[in-house]
Amino acid sequence: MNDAVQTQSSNAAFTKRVFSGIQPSGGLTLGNYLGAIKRFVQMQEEDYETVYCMVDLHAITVWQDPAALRRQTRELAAGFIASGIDPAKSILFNQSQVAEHAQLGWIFNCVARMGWMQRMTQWKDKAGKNQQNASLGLFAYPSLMAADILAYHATHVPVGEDQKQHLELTRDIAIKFNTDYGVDFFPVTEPVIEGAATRVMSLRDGAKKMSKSDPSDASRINMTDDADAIAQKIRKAKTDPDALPSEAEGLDGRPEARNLVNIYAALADVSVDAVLSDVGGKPFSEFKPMLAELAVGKLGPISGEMARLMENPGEIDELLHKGADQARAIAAPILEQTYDIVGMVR
Ligand code: AQP
Repeated sequence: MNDAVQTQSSNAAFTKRVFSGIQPSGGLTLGNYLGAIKRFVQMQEEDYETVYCMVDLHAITVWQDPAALRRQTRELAAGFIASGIDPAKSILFNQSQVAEHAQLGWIFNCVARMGWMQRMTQWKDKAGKNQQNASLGLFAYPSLMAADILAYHATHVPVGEDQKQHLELTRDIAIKFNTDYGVDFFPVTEPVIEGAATRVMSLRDGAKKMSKSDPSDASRINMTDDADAIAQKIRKAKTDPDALPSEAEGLDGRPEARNLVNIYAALADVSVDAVLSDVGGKPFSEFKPMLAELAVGKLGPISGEMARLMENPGEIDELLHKGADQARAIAAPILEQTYDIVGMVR
């Protein structure tokens, strides 16, 4: 067995398949929407099979109140559908309903090395100073994430910038497994990190990413926020005293200004240069109401549809069960082959 990653397999033999997931660890944020879901919706119209997941096993790597977890999982499913994920085109399901994720995750716990996990910045950030008190699940998070992806032999994974390091580790696990067992079984997955807002920052601190679990609600726009809340959060968003520049270089050293312009560009589906050629020279007192109006116009219909879907949780559950059956049909044979390669008697 090799301790180092050695060779790289080619993906040509694999079906073009997308996998990505979101944790039901809180309400969906504008960061999740712009960094991930918007791209998920586009990819279901492209030349891929698409598999999307509520990763509840990941969510419990930090404490989740059971009733809140149940509600957040259904709300996340509603968010996917309201944003345009079509269960007729994509497989949409809940991770814990497909046991193959945890089963393959165990195999990968035995492939991944402690040192690889220790280098993960999410582990360092979330475990904080008291690593001894963090859950073992939080430490092993990237190995389960690799299992999520590789249980489907996914070739492409759309994510925000923050997940790049975990995807590199998924590639390392696939390569090490293939090398150790002398097979070309797992694809070496390509990250898809695209768009004007692959890293949406907190509205209160341009150095921190917008996050569901930030203690300050003012730091994020939730997909369920109403028009008043969105307008108020944007009005109070931290900025600097200068007017907006006319060119992108003028955003250097101005993280809060850059963040708001990136959000505007991503919501409007235009480039940052196009936004700045319109708003360059304007003070934030003029730009913020424009951004608020755009955000309310884009997010309002999504939150309205989420609320409508949440009135029928039974329908959401039924849909997720169907999605889980479809997911299992792909993952179960891949797990069986993995067990066979590893030498398990079945
Ligand atoms: N601020 C962000 N900007 C761009 N993309 C983002 N994503 C998350 N935050 C931003 C992308 O959303 C997808 C789902 O993320 P996740 O729920 O699995 O976990 P996360 O990245 O840890 O997101 P949060 O909101 O910060 O959750 P908590 O607070 O629970 O840790 C991923 O593709 C991610 O890149």
